[in-house]
Amino acid sequence: MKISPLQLARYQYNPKLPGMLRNGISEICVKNGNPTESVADQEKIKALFPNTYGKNEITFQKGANTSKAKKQVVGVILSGGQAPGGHNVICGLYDALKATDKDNVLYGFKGGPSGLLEDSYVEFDDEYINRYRNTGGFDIIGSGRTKLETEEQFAVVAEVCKKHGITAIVIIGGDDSNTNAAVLAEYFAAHNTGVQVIGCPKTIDGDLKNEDIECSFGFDTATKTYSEIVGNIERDANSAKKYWHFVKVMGRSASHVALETALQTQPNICLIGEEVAAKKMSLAQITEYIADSVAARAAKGWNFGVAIIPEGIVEFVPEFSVLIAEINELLAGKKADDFNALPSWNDKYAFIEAGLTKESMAVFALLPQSIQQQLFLERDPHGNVQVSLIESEKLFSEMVKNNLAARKAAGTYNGKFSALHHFLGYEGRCAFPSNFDADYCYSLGYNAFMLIQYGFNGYLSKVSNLSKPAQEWVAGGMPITKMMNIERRHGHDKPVIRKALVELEGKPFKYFEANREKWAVETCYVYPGAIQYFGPSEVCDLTTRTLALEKA
Ligand code: FBP
Repeated sequence: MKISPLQLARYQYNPKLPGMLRNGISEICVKNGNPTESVADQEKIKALFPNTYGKNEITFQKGANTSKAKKQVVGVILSGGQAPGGHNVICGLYDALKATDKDNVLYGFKGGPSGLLEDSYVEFDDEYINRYRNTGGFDIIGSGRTKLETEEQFAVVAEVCKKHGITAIVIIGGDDSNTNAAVLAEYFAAHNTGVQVIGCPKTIDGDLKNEDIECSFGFDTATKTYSEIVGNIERDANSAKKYWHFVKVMGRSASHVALETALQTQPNICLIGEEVAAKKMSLAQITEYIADSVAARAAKGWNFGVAIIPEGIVEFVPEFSVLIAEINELLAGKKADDFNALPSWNDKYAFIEAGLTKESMAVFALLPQSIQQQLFLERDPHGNVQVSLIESEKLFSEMVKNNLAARKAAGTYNGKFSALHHFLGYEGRCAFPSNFDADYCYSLGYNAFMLIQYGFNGYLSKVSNLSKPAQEWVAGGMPITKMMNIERRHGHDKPVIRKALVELEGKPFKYFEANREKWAVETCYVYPGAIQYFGPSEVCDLTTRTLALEKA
């Protein structure tokens, strides 16, 4: 296999651990914190997690290691979408496990949670691990989106653990995967299996965070990658002065990625889904807002600009989510076959018109035909519209174009509008982890092993104080149940980790809000450039603007 010079150089990078984990395994002890409560619905969560609820938060500190000597056989899985740094979580876990006892074993279950169910695994050794140090991607063992949530599945996992003598499972995943980690931990405790479960907070979307988890890993690298590209596009726009670029950025639901990218690059427009929902903005209002910026800039002779559109935006537009719900209903069960059998788009359009309410039909009629068709073509396995596949960057640019045509007819706009479209998602999920993510992830993995060694179950590996240099980071653990509440999912009340949306009262949004009017009409672009891995710390160890503002 040919290895790039950068990858070769990154193999040599030594990730930084929090100061308290730097003295060697024999010098790490536990400091007990307070007992915990779930963020809401305490009685219900307590009843559902009788064995794992209410445990103490803990931090590690320098002191004699008092954990019981025990051979550890640990299984690890990667769950859900890729996020830069996942390999380093496994490397940190492996290094701590082997530093404790070279006879300890680490298995990697392949392809995500399904690897555990199918008993498909590899046993890591130095040679295997060394090939993946400080690299992006999840290809070390692969990932998957199978959900581990039923008693039958847990029983299979318990059997697999018994077969291999597994003492602990580490689940590296987002809010859903860590919710399932908590349920699995409770199952193991209730069945006296002796197997522990530890979670690690992963997702580029940045929506697994709270007062304890300052950010999920991968968010830093992914947003730096998107910001580099948006900055390059801004510079091109400002050089050519003839295009408006509509850039959709990933983030299935929350708009953290869009907001962070905007804070780094100062585009003319950035939509924030949470604000759209809070203000109940209609498609027409959003369109008007963007068109105002286009027109104001055109009046200065600037027929160019950059607009960032978060992937999850359409679900936040109230009239659009009603429309989607109606379409799901319209095509439920066999009705989808009747629809698909119709010979032409005109026939299909008539079917839609007859099935939607007047209000939703009015919204539907506003959409460009390509988007109308997407709403009926792209379905998930349950038959629902796949909202994340809707090309919202094209939706908004088309609607802005129509709006500007009307302004032109009314004599209030006399510019040129030529739009280009981009979708930034997969480009960022497997980038070489930034120094921040390389350090953070390695620390999460190393710390996860310390939690295992000290016998904790149903805990999330927690590393905090992240806006400070790594030496000052604080390592410890938090019961996953602390982050849970009850939510309605698929018609049932379920205990889940609360998803963190962009807070409209939070400092990152407030900063953006205070500046965006100026950014909309002037040209205030910032060009962040590529992630730097070697060089001065103020360039290479930068955290996100979101984290810096939140902790300011
Ligand atoms: P996770 O929440 O599993 O980390 O994944 C997030 C994400 O990258 C979203 O931003 C995006 O909408 C989705 O995954 C894409 O999923 P897929 O990889 O299945 O196309």
